[in-house]
Amino acid sequence: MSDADVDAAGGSEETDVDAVVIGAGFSGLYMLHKLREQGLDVRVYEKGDEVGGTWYWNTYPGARCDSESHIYCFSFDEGLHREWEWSERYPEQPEILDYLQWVADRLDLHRDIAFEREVTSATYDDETATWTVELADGERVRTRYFVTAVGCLSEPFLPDFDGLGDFEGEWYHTARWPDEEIDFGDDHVGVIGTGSTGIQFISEVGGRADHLTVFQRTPNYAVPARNRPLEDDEYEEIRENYDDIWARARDSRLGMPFDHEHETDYGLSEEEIREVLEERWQQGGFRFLHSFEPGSILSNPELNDVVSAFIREKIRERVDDPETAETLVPTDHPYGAKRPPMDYDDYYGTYNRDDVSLVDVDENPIERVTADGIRTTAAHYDLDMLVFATGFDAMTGAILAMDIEGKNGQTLDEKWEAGPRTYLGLMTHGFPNLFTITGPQSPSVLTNMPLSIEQHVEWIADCIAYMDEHGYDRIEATEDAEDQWVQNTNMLAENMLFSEADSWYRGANVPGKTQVFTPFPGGLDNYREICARVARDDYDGFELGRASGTADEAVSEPGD
Ligand code: FAD
Ligand code: NA7
Repeated sequence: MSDADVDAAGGSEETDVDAVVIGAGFSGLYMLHKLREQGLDVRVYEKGDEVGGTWYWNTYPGARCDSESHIYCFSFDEGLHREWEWSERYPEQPEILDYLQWVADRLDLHRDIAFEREVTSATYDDETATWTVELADGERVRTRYFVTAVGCLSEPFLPDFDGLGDFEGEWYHTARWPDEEIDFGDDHVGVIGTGSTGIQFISEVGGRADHLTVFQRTPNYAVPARNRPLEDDEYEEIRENYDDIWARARDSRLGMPFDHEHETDYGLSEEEIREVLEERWQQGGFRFLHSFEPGSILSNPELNDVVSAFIREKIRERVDDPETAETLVPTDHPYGAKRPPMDYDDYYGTYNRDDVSLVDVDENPIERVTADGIRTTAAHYDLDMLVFATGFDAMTGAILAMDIEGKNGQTLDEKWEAGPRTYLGLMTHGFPNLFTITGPQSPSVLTNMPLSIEQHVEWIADCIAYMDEHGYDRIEATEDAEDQWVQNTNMLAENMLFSEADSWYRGANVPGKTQVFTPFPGGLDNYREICARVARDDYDGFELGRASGTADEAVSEPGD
């Protein structure tokens, strides 16, 4: 669509493009495709030099996705399923990156993506209901719709350790891993962090480095993934049943098509619960979390106690040295209150090796990095290389890294000072025409994300089509709807076990960040229904209208 026919998109003022999308991961790629199909002129800006998002940046050894490959992909185009074939039950980073590049080629997306272009700020003008987006190189672009597809886990978090600048060896953050092959051979490597990433890295690099020292602050509950190649006949069966697989995944709490034998543990003895758990332990991966309806494991403390104790026993069985085993056993939080990691390659067994050692930095915190290693309050560890598997400024980091200014000069930073506030995780009051894909207070990281992403993209595209059809050029979440949604999300989280862990779900990993539970924990199935009802009710909870500078600036409370 050109400037001349901007009005067809409901706009009354000339813009450079109809929509700016930031990010070229799963979210940005599908958003571009969808809006382009609707005839909009779309431009995507991406910091990296290729598509892929998470899978472009996280190239550390052992990087892999915990969602099973056949559901960690797009479901919107049957043709994509027919032609792509995953090689393993869980896809490795290079394979996912290949997949996303292949999708981008097939849908001819590259031509509308500007690479190595970082968006630094965006300012809304209510007179015209347009956004001016500014890039690091100073270029400005005016757009009607502004969509952030910047990722929930894309802004790396590096703790502010004293002395890092003095370190004379190499150091890396797992989410900014270099392109060249790293040879760990003769090195004494120190890795900080034992979340999902650290666990993958440690399992992969343990035994490859001369010595690997793991600095662990909080032990975690790693469940065996039971990865294996996908056989041809198995893949054929998946293909034949894809419609059913997707339908069941969409209609589930976590966006995964797995059955659970029991809704809750009601009426089962502890022994019977453990039998179910053992069976699921053998199946591995997120199927273990589906031993019972996942919501019940995450909200029923008695059931969770049995599940957590079950995993603790498994850890003790696997680690030879009892003292090391106790350091690896989590007791400070219930299973699932932090993002459950997977064990791909005998993570716990890695600690039985002579060339791998564990340091408890909860008991003896890291004091500083020195020229040749790490000093804790108890000892100095000589190291040639440091690896920070210290996670992300999750959920809000990448959005707030940009200076976003909405109505009346209010910035998003100011608005979210006490924690993010959104309606449906899709929009925030005071910032019309700004859509966030997998934004705070949407199911996002509590689900198999491609499905949550598809739902958001389709909802946003439908909303824009509705606006065009009705001649609106401005949409804004109402304050009331937003207040209720935030309250609803908080209430659901309070009734679950999430508050019992210092997790990145709550912003607890970043010093000084406001701690508030951020994803919507009510389930993808329920969330989808709510969003569909909102759209059916003419975007209930949103105000739609014309730009304030337009003569006929009638604002409709949807449902009027
Ligand atoms: P991203 O893939 O994060 O893409 C966002 C893009 O925006 C990035 O390329 C970034 O460079 C770009 N960007 C950000 N800010 C700017 C800016 N200001 N200007 C220009 N460009 C910008 N999800 C699951 O469902 N299952 C899993 O098992 C799973 N495993 C994961 C493992 C790892 C190691 C990580 C880090 C994440 C994992 N995730 C998993 C979550 C994963 O992030 C999502 O599944 C999905 O890839 C998100 O896609 P996205 O497009 O929304 O965001
Ligand atoms: P996580 O889950 O945030 O893990 C980060 C790890 O780093 C975790 O063990 C932290 O300990 C540790 N950490 C962070 N800061 C410090 C300091 N200052 N000292 C010592 N240890 C520290 O990030 P991941 O990358 O593993 O996983 C994030 C998501 O990416 C995951 O869900 C997957 O989807 C992929 P803590 O637990 O905070 O005590």
